[in-house]
Amino acid sequence: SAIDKWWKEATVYQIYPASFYDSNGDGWGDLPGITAKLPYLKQLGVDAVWICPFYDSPQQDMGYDISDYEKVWPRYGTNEDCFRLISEAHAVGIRVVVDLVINHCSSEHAWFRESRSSKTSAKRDWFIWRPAKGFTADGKPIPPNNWSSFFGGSAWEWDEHTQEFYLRLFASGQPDFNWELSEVREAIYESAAGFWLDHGVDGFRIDTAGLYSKIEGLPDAEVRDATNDHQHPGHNTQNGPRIHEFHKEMRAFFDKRTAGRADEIFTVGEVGKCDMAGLLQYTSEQEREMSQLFNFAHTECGLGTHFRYHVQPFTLKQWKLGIAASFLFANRTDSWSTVYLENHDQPRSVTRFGDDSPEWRQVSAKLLAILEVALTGTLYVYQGQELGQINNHGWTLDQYQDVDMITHRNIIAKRYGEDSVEMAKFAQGIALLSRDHSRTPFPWTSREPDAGFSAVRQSGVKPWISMNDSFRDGINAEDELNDPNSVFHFWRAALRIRKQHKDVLVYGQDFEFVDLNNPDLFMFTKKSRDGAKTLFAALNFSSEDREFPHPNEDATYKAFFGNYDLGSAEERILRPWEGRLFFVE
Ligand code: TEU
Repeated sequence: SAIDKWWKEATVYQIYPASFYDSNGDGWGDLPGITAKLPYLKQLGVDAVWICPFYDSPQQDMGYDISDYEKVWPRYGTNEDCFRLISEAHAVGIRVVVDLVINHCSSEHAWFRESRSSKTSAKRDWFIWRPAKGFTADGKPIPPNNWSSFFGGSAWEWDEHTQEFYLRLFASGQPDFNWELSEVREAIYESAAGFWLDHGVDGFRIDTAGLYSKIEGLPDAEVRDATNDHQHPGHNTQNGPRIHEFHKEMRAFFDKRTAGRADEIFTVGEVGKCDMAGLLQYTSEQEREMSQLFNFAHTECGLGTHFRYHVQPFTLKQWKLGIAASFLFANRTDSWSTVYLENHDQPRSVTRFGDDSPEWRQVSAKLLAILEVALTGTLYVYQGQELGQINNHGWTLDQYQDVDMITHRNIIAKRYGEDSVEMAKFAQGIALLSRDHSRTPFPWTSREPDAGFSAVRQSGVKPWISMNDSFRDGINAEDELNDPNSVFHFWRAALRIRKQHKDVLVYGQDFEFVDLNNPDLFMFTKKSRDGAKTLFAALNFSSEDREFPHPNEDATYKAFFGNYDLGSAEERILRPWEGRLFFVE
């Protein structure tokens, strides 16, 4: 972590192509739309974009089901549009990171169609096929093991044509690759990554990066929820026996493919859960597997243990520890970390961790920005987060489109009924946690229908998913650009402060909590790499005034950044949702 790299100090802005900007009025965002908005991203002050999957796909899981890695989905544009986006982004100093989705492809991919064509197909073993364990009395095939899909139900899909099951840890149309075969791995690296490296991308966000290596024999998972027919596969698929070998091999492929600029290429793996030793191994510079990873400890706070939408209350202390799990492991090692609160799988952070009422929305969104710019690691901002966007309020279940929500809903309906207590509880969970809260079209203005998401309007065409009505209440780019006190301008200032004091804010080490048990205050200290500077952060996660301590009474605390007037920074009171950063001298 001692070596400076552009990708360590970068702010990466995540773009959901379906919902950023629709340049041709078909109701879907597109790549020319992203190119058109590069000036906006420059204005915000980000250094790179990570663009979610834009490849050809039947869209069962919003492009995470890829049918052709080397082709842009026609609704998003053409390959030429993508090459132009890359070169125009580079021309204004924005690097481009793309999604690498390689645990599975789409069941419409030519490789899978060939695999499925017969038991003797040359590509049969490219996917994970197993015969039924047996048949029920009424003739239904029984899956080979008890693993559940991350989207609910069995992880096995029956294929009528060849009378076998294939493994799919996600949706029915997302067959898992058989990573045991080197010819499969080589084909994946070449097509999904090599093609885009050749066209100038600067790195990859590696989807489900911990799931490729399954335990041999695919044994039943431990029964953790006896009320369910299917069990979380856990360690049988997560961080499995050959996972580090695979990542080393893949990174070696990237290095070879980008000779001359290999050190400029970075990767961020979506790992989720992992023990300390594994976190270090994945991200160590010396091990050369991935540059950094996403941990889920803080975004999974309060999720149900057996069923993610059965939300539980959680304490600020639990959340603080979850946040710290993203970077503490890397302290004074050759590993690197990430900072994020939102992405396309998460609801809006102001709603979840701040207070999205009109009274506190702006100030609590700014508080979250202060926290994030003060943490060590590569910073990720998800589209709309810079506006303080909130969850979609008042939606009915029918408005949500996510395959994860639909699959779970169908299971609950079948098991308990549409009018059951379980369904009501599910609806509550969805209102807080659905992935669709972050997937609605970006609000560009309040003066046009659908927030100006579409540049031109074709009659009868609506955006692919409902709008978040909050664009009428000032949450849109135009109104926020015109208001110097907006969340947008605060983020802009915060990103500048982060760069200005990068030695402590970006690269700082020796993080320590102050009063970890405090239920309302999130306070910590950390040092610059050379130990010369000490930062103290004091953040009030409540809507009431709170007194706070100075951890060292002999030192002087100089406030240099905050979301209220710093004039009264000497006071030991934090106002509702107030945060302040100090240098300790
Ligand atoms: O997510 C994988 C993942 O680890 C899950 O936790 C996911 O966040 C959860 O099921 C949400 O309900 C990645 C992508 O980020 C996600 O969008 C895709 O659906 C998934 O992989 C399959 O490719």
